[in-house]
Amino acid sequence: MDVSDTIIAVSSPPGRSQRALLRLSGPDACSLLDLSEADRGCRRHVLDLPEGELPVLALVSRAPSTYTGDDLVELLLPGSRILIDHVQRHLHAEALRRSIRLRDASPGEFTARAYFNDRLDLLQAEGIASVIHAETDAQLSAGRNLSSGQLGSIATRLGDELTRLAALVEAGIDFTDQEDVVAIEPEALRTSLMTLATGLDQGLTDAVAIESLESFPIVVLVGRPNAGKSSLFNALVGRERTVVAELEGTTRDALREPLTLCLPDGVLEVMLVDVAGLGSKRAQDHQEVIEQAMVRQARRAIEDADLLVRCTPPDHEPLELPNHLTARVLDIRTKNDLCSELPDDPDLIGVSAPNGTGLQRVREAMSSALGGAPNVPAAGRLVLSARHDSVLRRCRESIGSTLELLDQPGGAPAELLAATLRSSLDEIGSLLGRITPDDILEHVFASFCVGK
Ligand SMILES: Nc1nc2c(ncn2[C@@H]2O[C@H](COP(=O)(O)OP(=O)(O)OP(=O)(O)O)[C@@H](O)[C@H]2O)c(=O)[nH]1
Ligand SMILES: [Mg+2]
Repeated sequence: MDVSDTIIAVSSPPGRSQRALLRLSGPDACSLLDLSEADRGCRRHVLDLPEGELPVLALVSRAPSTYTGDDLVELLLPGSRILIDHVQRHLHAEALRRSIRLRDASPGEFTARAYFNDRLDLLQAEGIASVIHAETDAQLSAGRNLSSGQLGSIATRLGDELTRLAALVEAGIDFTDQEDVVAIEPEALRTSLMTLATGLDQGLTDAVAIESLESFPIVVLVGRPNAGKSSLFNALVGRERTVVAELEGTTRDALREPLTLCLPDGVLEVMLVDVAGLGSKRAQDHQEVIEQAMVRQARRAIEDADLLVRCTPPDHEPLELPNHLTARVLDIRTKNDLCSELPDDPDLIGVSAPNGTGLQRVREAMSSALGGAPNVPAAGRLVLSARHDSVLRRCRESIGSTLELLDQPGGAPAELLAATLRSSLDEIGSLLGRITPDDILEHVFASFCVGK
C-alpha cells in the first residue's frame, strides 16, 4: 500500500441517491482542487467540469487532524451515477495534467492511512469495520466497544506490565555490575506473572466470540391446527402480533418476531416463528391450493429451525415430525388451563396463553435447549474476534512458559526468561498493530469497503 499517493473514492453506496460523497485524501488532495491553506471547514466549491460548472459542498480538513491523518477533502454532490463518473474522470485528467499521483483507493485504504499515520490502532480499525458490517444491535455494540478502545486499553495495560517485567529481567542481564540496578526477584516476577495469567484466563473465559453475534437462532412453534401456537407466540412476544381464532387454519404465512431471552450473564436473542398448523386431513388430501402453499411454507421454516417447540394441547397426540430434522425438539403442553388433572411428568412444561402460566418455564427451556450462552453480551462484556482470541491465547502461553522456567529447579537463566517475556510482548504488539506482519494488515483492511 503506497501511502504517498493521493487517493480518491466514492464513499456513499452505489446507485441513485439525493447526495453522494466523494473522498480525496493525501498530500495533493487540496492542491488538486485549488484549495489554499486558508480554505478549511465546510465551504462552497465549484468544479470546472468540461460539461459545465458544478457547485458542490466541500468539507476540507488539513493534516494531521483528519480521519486519515493526511489532508482530507469530502465533496458532497448530487447522487447521480453519471455525474459522479464525470467528476472522477475530470479529477483524474487534472491530476495527470498537473503530474499529481492520484489513484482510486482500495477497500479500507482511508482507514489504513489512519492506522499508518497513528490516528488509530489496529483494534480501533477493526472496530470501525465491525460497525460498518453490523446487522444487529449486538454486532454494533461490539464494534463500538472495539473502536472506543475497550480491548485496546486492556491490551495496553497488559503490554505495559509485561514491558516493566521484561525491562527488570533484562536489567539483571545488562547492568549487573551497576549497584543501583536491582534485577527482579524470581518470587516477585512469579507473583506478577501469575496475576497477569489469572486475569487473562478469566478474560478469555468470560469473553464472547464475535462470530456468535452473527445470526440469531431460529425457534419455530409447530403443531397441529388449533393447537394454540399463535396464542403462545403472542404471549411470548408480549403483544397481539398474529390472529388467533377457534377456526382451524387461522395462520397462513410464517410470521417472524425477535424474542429476547434473559440469561444470568447476558441476553439470548432468537427469531421466533409462528407457522400454519401441520398434519390436518384437508392439507394431506392436497385438496386446496392455499393449504398446500401454507404447508410448504411451514415445512421450509421447520427445515431452517434451530429449535422446534412442539405445541400439543391436552388429550391430543403430538404432531409427528420428519425423521431427518436435526433441530432439537421441545415439547410443550398448550392450553394447560383446560387440563383438569395434574400432569404425571414433572418435566412436562404446561402453558396457558390467556393467564400466562408456564411462560417463564418455556423461555428457560428454550434458552437451555439452545445451549444457554448469550448472543448479546452484557454491557461492558469483552467481545473477541478469532484473531484477538488466538493472539491473547498465545500471549498467555508465553507467560506460562516464563512461569515454567521460573519453576525449574535452580532457576532459569535470565536470558531465557527475557526471551519468553519478549514473545508475550510481541503478541500484545501484534494485537494493537505495533508489530504486525503485512498479511494480518492486508486481512484486516480487506474487510472494509472502498471509500472507508
Ligand atoms: N383455554 C385456552 N384456550 C387457548 C389457549 N391457547 C389458545 N387457545 C384457543 O385455541 C384456539 C386456537 O388458538 P390459536 O392460537 O389460533 O391456535 P393455532 O395453533 O395458532 O391455530 P392455527 O393457526 O389454526 O394452526 C383459539 O380459540 C384460542 O383462543 C390456552 O392456553 N387456553
Ligand atoms: Mg395460528
